[in-house]
Amino acid sequence: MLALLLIPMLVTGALDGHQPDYYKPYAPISFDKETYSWTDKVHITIVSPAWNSNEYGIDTIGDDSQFPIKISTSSHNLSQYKLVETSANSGIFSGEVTLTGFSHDVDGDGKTDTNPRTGGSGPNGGFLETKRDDGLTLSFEFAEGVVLTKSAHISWNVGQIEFSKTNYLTDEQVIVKVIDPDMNLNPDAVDNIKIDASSDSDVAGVNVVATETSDDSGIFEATLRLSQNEQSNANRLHAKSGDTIIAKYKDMTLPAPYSIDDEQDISTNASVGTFTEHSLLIDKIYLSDSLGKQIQQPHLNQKLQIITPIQNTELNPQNFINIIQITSDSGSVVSISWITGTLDKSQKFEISQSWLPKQKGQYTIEAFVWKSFDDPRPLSKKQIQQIIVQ
Ligand SMILES: [Ca+2]
Ligand SMILES: [Ca+2]
Ligand SMILES: [Ca+2]
Ligand SMILES: [Ca+2]
Repeated sequence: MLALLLIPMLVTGALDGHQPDYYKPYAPISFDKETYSWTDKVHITIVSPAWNSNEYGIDTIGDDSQFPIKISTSSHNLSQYKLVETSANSGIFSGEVTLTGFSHDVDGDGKTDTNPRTGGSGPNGGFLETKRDDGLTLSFEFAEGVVLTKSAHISWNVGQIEFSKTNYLTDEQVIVKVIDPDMNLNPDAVDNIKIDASSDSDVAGVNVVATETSDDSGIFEATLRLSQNEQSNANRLHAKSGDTIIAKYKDMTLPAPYSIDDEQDISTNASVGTFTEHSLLIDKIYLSDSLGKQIQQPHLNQKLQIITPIQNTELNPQNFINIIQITSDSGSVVSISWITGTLDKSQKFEISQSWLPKQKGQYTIEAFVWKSFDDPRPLSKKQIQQIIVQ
């Protein structure tokens, strides 16, 4: 950063009449990525204060037969590509070139999905064909006989697929995400890909469209709704409690050592309706007085605290609601109360809820920890405690 800030001043200061300095060629070229996919848009920046000939006007570089910029892949190139100064006196020149790949069928329908072409003069709107494993090189003839270059790799990527959660309730909304920059076929528009989703209860499943999250993200999302009772249809997937659901994306743009015609199913799964893991741990509940002293034999009209020791076993903070239900031995609920809170990762906490027993007898205290009233998913096994009030 220091070099970037200091050297331009030295170069411009040393130059008379804003001619390029043959002996101190200073024009760092940068691309916005080190590795591009075959249909990426390449953003180019060249810092070249020596070429800021007019400090009151926008200068250009590259569109000059004597001092050209050439942008090339192994088989195609753009010559005399123009870059334009970002503001009148910045000495920074920028432009864009869109890679256009080669003819290839990316979804197995037998039709090519790309439009390979090379052309354009800059600063934007240039197109450049590329192979799967290729290099991108920009050369700039900074001064006579002084050529500066910068290169980047071009390759395909193995796609990734993930569910938004590892476990879903039946009837819950499911989001499937695919990351595959190779399927951002048009960096100026939202692209789509197809995903197969199935469950144990419907192994044929559904084929859904995943839409790119923005014009140039290479990240695709599809939303599904699970249904226990209804058949699969469009974005609805029939799945029952206990099922595993699977989402699958066929990647037909695989990097070496795969061949160009290879394909690979990329899949992920999640479970439905069952909770094999609990994120909060409840310890045995107990009674105390208001000072925290444990009470073994509670009495009628004694103000009791019901203590629920809980611990977050997750590495993320966890919102919860703790519900205490007290039932008499005749089966009627005599008290129900709740407290909401958040536990930091691994945090332990004792939740205290008060109760004043108004009749002698045997009671059952149950402690539940849910995610929330709106999302009544158990975060822990419930704790049950029998007590006798004398
Ligand atoms: Ca200028
Ligand atoms: Ca196709
Ligand atoms: Ca796109
Ligand atoms: Ca790919």
